[in-house]
Amino acid sequence: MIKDNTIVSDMEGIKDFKDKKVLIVGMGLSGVAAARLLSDFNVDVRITDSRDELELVENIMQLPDGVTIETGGHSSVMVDGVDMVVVSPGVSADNPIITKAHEHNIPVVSEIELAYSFTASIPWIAVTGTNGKSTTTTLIDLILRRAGYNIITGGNLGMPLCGAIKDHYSSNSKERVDYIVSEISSFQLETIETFRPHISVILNITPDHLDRYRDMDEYIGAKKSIIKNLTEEDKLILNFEDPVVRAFEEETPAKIYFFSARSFHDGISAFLKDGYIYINGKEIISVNDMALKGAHNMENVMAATLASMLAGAGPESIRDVLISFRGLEHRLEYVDRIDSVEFYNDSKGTNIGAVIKSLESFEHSVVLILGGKDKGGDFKDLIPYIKERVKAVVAIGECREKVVKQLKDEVLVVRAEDMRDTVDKAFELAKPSGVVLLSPGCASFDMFENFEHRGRVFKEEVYRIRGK
Ligand code: UMA
Repeated sequence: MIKDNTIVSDMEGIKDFKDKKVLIVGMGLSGVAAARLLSDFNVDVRITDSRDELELVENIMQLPDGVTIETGGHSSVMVDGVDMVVVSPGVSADNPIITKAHEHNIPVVSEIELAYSFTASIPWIAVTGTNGKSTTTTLIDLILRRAGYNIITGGNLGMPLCGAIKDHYSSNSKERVDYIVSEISSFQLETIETFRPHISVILNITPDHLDRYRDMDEYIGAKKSIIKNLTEEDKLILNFEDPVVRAFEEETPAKIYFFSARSFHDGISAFLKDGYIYINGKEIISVNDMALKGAHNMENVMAATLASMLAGAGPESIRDVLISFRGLEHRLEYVDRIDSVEFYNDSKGTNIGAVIKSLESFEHSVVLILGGKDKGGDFKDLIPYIKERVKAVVAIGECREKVVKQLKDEVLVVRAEDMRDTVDKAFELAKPSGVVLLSPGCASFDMFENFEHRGRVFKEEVYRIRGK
């Protein structure tokens, strides 16, 4: 083992896995990454997935030799004799195989908990919330790297932490790891045990995933798990303007740091005033100097700046990053301007709160593309914003009729079939000038592989019109 401050010497959890049997449920990104990490330490790994073998060919190819594989369903014998179950985020708690594990008192943990159990001696920075997680996590990553820290970044933004950790030690890096920066979803938080980030950020909590959770309370409960192991040595960054998030102050011994886009009184560490962002009373940057636009992004910037400063970054690194960072693909991404119509791709806007945040960035004349796979959201919550800013809605996907039913009395709603039809109709409705905004408020899986695929197809259709 390499000595001192290397990831391998930090992997305290290794000893706990010696000669153990672990079942992984789900063979997506998280499951494959967990299997690869555990196999490196001679753990007896078995993995099960509900999809058929044919659909999983590429995933199976990434699994190390010696892993026992089950496809086409989860048979209960897979749990027999295992010491632990690692559950993928997409597998819900009421899955019979998870129930059986609980009945036999077998610990069920998320891939995040597994990654943490290997690396608990490295300080973790964890970002959660309904919207803005990926932008905030990416900003913290960029600022800390700019400030010279050696970090590992991953989680819900697409790179499982088990994979990021394995990549790091596989590269034989002997460099000290200063922080692990992570984006954490409510699904991942459902099954944490010891996970205790040194710095946590909770951006906002608005309705989402109501197809998985019974109600908002259950969803809030999952998100709140991020604070369950915090002590007075830990730091918790909260959005002062979100009443659900603000109330967490009362429920943890961690040191609280508030950020706010509206208030600026004592007790708020980061705020926005007269177009400038202030941290601890000091002016950091003018909003006009930042490449990132949109009211909601100012909250993400303040949260990321606070977290980075608490981790030790100075104002220069923060300014450097904020001046150049233009935002992530599929998050209110500017695509093109054709005649006087601008196109924006916000395919990651998969819940109603995200659509509201995106609409707040435009004053009027928006043609809004809504619909997809229903996540239980209520489109009526959009009505006040639609009345102010939207001139037409184009409805698509599995919950197209729900969009039509809920909004037709408030705004012109036009039905579309596929993305080509959608973009053609939206362009015609937006003429002679305005904005076409894809911010569907729904998941993508009814018509696309994922939200990235949906966003790419949208952009291709915009470029097709441009090429005409
Ligand atoms: N599966 C089963 N049994 C089930 C359900 C699913 O075997 O009952 C299998 C599927 O057949 C599939 C695999 O599980 O083969 C998929 O696992 P998964 O859905 O957990 O997805 P991963 O590929 O592991 O990706 C997950 C996150 N997905 C979800 O939370 C649904 C990814 O977030 C994340 O990037 C990745 O881990 C790495 O951490 C995506 C997401 O949509 C982007 N997240 C939600 C969001 O942002 O709103 C929370």
